[in-house]
Amino acid sequence: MSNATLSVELTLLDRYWRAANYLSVGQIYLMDNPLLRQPLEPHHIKPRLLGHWGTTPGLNFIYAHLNRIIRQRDLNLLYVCGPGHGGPGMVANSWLEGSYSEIYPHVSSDETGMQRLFKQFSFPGGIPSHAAPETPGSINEGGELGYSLSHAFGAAFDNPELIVPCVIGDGEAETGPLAASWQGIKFLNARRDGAVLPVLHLNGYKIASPTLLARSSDEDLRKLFSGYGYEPLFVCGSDPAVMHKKMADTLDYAFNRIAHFQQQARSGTAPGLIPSWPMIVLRSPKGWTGPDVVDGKKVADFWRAHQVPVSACRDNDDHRVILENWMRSYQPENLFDKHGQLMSELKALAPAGDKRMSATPFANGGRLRQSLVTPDIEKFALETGEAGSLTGQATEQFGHYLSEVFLLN
Ligand SMILES: Cc1ncc(C[n+]2csc(CCOP(=O)(O)OP(=O)(O)O)c2C)c(N)n1
Repeated sequence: MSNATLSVELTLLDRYWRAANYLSVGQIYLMDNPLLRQPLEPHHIKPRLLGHWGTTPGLNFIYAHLNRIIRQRDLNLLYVCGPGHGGPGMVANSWLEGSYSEIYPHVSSDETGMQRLFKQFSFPGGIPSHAAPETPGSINEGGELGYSLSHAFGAAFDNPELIVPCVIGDGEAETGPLAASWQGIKFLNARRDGAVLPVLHLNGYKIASPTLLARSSDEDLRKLFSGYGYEPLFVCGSDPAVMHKKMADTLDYAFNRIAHFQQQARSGTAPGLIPSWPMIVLRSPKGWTGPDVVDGKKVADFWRAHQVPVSACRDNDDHRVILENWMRSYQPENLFDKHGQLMSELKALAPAGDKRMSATPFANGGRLRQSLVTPDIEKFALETGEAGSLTGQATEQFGHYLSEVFLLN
């Protein structure tokens, strides 16, 4: 692809990212006036503000770039979102892709639907604030941190046609389960299994304190992750235009490496190959594109961006102005048409049908499940005969039964 074509594509991709960010902020704050057609008034804002902004722009950034990869290469990708507290981002992307309105038709792909999308989030009778079972495309419940990478490996095992990008927060990376699960790569067979692409999201903070991995040098991280068996690729910065280019180039390289290793393993041309699988280290600001300063205190690129960065928008006029300017900075009029629908040139950036990460059958056991073939249980019964005449163990008999279940399936 020429540089000029890539640059046009990334300009569009930036608008898609802004649309996802706009919808994420809207879910956290608004219950009315979704397109800001009127100046923001207190009654447009939810009485109780809940949700996590800090991680969300990073999640949306990764999501938009993965969409580009899916369309370019026609791949099956499943997005595992470790920072599942960034639920607004996952829901926003599903709405942009149309899958949300297909599953929940009352949340339609227009202004009325957008208002419902915003109001329902973390609201009585609405939806959870974290990625949850009802979030399209989600297999990893947000809430208890630690399991994203093991879930990603579990999804990739025995699914050779699936690639699982897995976003891991630097806070989550400090939990025991996550720290151990890097080793999952040792069990991944490039011929028989799919691939996992970890994206370690170093936005610097875990709620209110700095993280160990974000404070580590690139050199130390390179040694750590190459020791585990990965090839770490760094995408670092805060200028969106520069970051889009870096991320696109890095993902192109990473997916080329994955394709290369799979091709080698599946064609039998490299027996005994132990690939250095790519992984991405994304250093981007917490609360990227959000307010820099609130009440004279630093917010973006700091721990204060973790949840609701400007919190008294109903009562405090200054806060409400900050929120309104923040939302208008995404230029909703350049993202959504007069009906509140995503503009067609942006719609075209999402993959279609089952290739949408929010609609992949790999995240929906109900669509892929096959019945287990089970043997006749009578065959495994022990003849008890007279009392005391037989020595036997239920567990051993059950073992024989299970062994046949494995053979049959
Ligand atoms: C096991 C566990 N411990 C603590 C928490 C509370 N908690 C919620 S979000 C968060 C910070 C997560 O940081 P990170 O994974 O880096 O995500 P991000 O900074 O991108 O929000 C913590 C500690 C939790 N959800 N699960």
